[in-house]
Amino acid sequence: MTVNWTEIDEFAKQLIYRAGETIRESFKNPLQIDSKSDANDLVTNMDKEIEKYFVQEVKKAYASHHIMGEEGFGEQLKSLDGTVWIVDPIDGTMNFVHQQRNFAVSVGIYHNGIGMLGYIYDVVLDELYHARKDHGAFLNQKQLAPLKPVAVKESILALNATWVTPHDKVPYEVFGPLVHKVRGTRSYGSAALEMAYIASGRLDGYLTMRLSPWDIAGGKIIIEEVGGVVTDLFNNDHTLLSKESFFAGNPTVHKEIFEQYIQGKLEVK
Ligand code: 2AM
Ligand code: CA
Repeated sequence: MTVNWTEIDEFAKQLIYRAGETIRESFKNPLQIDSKSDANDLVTNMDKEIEKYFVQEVKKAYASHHIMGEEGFGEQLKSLDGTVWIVDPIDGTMNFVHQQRNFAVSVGIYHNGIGMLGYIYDVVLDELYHARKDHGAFLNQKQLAPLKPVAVKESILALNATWVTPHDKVPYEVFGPLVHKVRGTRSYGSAALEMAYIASGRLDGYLTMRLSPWDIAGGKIIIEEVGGVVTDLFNNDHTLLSKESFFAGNPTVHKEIFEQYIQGKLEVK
């Protein structure tokens, strides 16, 4: 069976823009905020409403497609067989709650495990990063340029401050020297936006210990389309079926960091 990717692309964009409108509208009303695994793991009524919207609309339009999302309204999948939508209704919920900015809707559509369509929508700035495999990556209508070589000493790296302080899960000595080497570090608090910034050359790398499939799915496709590299911290491909470590970057930065700072030095407990 042939799949009409142009049609799916248009449909996905329509859903994402509508979700964005709903989220912007929601700023007028009080949010209902709950916590999940711990007190800082926030979820709001909007995370749930937007994910339900995606699940309902995708299933209505494409009954054979699978969909999984952070809030659990989709399916719990054990493989990426067939056409699979991986959705984070709001990536950066803490920013959404505290700042009303620096969050995004993130969607990746995979076909038998291959990333076909990726979207990251910065709802507040009305900036849609999107890519289709072998058809280029774009920020709204503007095509993103292929990433140019960058040296680690001239790079800006996204890294959470906790990874360079004493920590029970990561030998923080690994990241200390790296943080001193780079031109600067940033932490935006939305994995999807950090990936969008790598694709657009605003950041050169992003490392983190544990992301979920919906944090990664959309951004991976966009970054790869401009020649960036997306792996776990050990330079392996993601399965997109469980929580995994994450390391994305400009190809020269990714290679230099992996070979000089990580390989043989990092053990994540
Ligand atoms: P979220 O806002 O959709 O939960 C914060 O640094 C980034 O990591 C966000 O993209 C956030 O996504 C994600 N994140 C937060 N807690 C996480 C967890 N327990 N597992 C995986 N990803 C998480
Ligand atoms: Ca989320």
